[in-house]
Amino acid sequence: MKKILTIAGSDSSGGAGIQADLRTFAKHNLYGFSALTVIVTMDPKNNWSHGVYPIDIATIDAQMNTAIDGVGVDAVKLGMLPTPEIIAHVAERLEKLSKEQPVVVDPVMVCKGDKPLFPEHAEAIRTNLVKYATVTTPNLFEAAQLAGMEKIESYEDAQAAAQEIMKLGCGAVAITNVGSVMSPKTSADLYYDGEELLLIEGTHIETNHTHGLGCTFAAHVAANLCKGFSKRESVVLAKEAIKAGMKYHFPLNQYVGTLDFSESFKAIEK
Ligand code: PXL
Repeated sequence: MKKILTIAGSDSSGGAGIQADLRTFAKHNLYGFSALTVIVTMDPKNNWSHGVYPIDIATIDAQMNTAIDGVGVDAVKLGMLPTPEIIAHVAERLEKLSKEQPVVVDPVMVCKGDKPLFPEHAEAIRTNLVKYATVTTPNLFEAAQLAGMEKIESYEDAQAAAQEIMKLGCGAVAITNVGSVMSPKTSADLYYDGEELLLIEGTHIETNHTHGLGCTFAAHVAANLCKGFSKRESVVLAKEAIKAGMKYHFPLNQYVGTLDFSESFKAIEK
C-alpha cells in the first residue's frame, strides 16, 4: 500500500484543503494521511468571510515526525502553509525527502480573491518551497507571484511565467486556468518541464462552483506521481479527472460550490 502525505490546511466547508486531498487519495486506493498546518473557517453570518487559524510550529513538527519518520511516505503534497515560519519548517523536511520521493507543491497564496494570505507569504513560497517540487501547480495569480510578474493576461505571459518558475528549481510547472486569458476562453492548463510545453485543453464552464478545484487538481497530480506515472502523464490525468468532475459541479450554499467528486473518479477508473 503506497502512502501519501498531505501537509495542508483544514477547510471547514469541506471542498478544499485536506478534505479534498484525502478524498482524492482514497479514490486512488492510496493510504492518505495528513499533517495539519492551519484551520480555515467561513462565516455564514458575514458573507462567507474567511478565518485563518495557523497551527503552532511544535504541533506541525510533531505531526511531520509521526508521519515522515514514524510511518514513512511514498509521496508528499503541500497545500496551504500560512506563515513564512511554517514554510521554513516544512522546507527543512523537504530538503531530504524531495531527493527520494515526489513532492507536489500547490503554492496556495489566496483563498478567495487576489490578496496573499500574509504579505511575506508569497516570497517565502517562491524562495523556500518551489525548488523542492517535482511538480508545482500555481493558478494564474500564484504563477505571476512566483514569476515576479504583475499579472498574467495572455498565453504569452503564461509561457513567460512558466519559464521563470522553472528557474526556481522545480521539476515541472502546471499553471492552471491559463485558458481563461485566451480567446476564445477555455479552461486549459499549461504544463512545462523545461523541455516540453503543453497546453492541456479543457472546456470553459461559466460557474462559480470552483471551490477546491486547485487543491483537488494538485492532489490528483500527487496521487498519480505516487502511483509511478511520469510528471506529464500525472498532470494530463489530473486534468481529465477535474474535467469529468466539473461536468457535474454543484452548490454547497449560496456562496460557493465545487466539483462532483464521484464523477471525477470515474475518469480515473477508466
Ligand atoms: O483553495 C485554497 C484553499 C486551500 N486550503 C484550505 C482552504 C482553501 C480555500 O478555502 O480553506 C485549507
